Amino acid sequence: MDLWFTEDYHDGWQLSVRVDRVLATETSRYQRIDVLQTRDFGKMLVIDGRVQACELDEFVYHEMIVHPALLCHENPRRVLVAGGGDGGSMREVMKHPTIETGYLVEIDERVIELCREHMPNLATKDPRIVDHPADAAEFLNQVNDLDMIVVDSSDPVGPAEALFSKTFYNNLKKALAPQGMVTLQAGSPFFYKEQIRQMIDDLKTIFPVVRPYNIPMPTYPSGTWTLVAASTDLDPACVPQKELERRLRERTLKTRYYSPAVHHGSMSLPPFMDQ
Ligand code: AG3
Repeated sequence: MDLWFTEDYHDGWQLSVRVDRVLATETSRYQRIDVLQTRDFGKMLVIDGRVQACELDEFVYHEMIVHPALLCHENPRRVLVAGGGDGGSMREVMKHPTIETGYLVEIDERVIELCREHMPNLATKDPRIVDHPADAAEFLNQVNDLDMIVVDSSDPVGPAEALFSKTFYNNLKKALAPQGMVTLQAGSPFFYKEQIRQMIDDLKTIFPVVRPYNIPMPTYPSGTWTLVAASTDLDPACVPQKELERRLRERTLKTRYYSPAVHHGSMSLPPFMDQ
């Protein structure tokens, strides 16, 4: 049998992956969820036809959406992950021994459950994790004093749309403690250029520091992805490499993609993206 999964971008570009087996497929209250066993790249989570996490490269995304911000903080204790039901971001948060509470605020419980069942490398069990099956946009009004918020959403269509609005960005700011930082996934710098520009402009009206950075993501459209860090007072591109290295050692973090040099390198933008 010749089974392939294809994600396409506006009918003009496609990514196809050979699939050995469909491990789960269902339509939840919010979206269609598929977990695939690919032939060459491990398991893959797909939501509404869009690749969310694949064992091949998920560590790049999850390490890079978490560690740059968490290492900028001297003593991060309270973190919220908005979305991120697959658990990959929370797995990285939990690597920091300073963390006391990690709120996982995923709107779709089925994503959490299916990933726990089929992608245990991502889903993490830790007594410090507090599960909150809720709409992050609403739940944010009930928490504050957060040292970091990871907006690990899907693309701005469907349930994640509200997570790309100025109102939401404002609520993020209100929920942060001093020195707190937010990171958000923004899109492909090649295919979603306008969307990223809009997001950066909107964030800049609310946060004094807005720092986009790029990562390679072979299983996402165009293979390059932009993440954005935003803060009221701390610029992640300006924390000295030596200091990041010291914190990395102190927290005995094991990473496969993140390093203080990669941290700084990823924030040096190519001219076509520079503002
Ligand atoms: N969230 C970002 C996925 C964006 C991918 N877009 C696409 N394939 N069109 C990933 C969640 C992982 N925790």
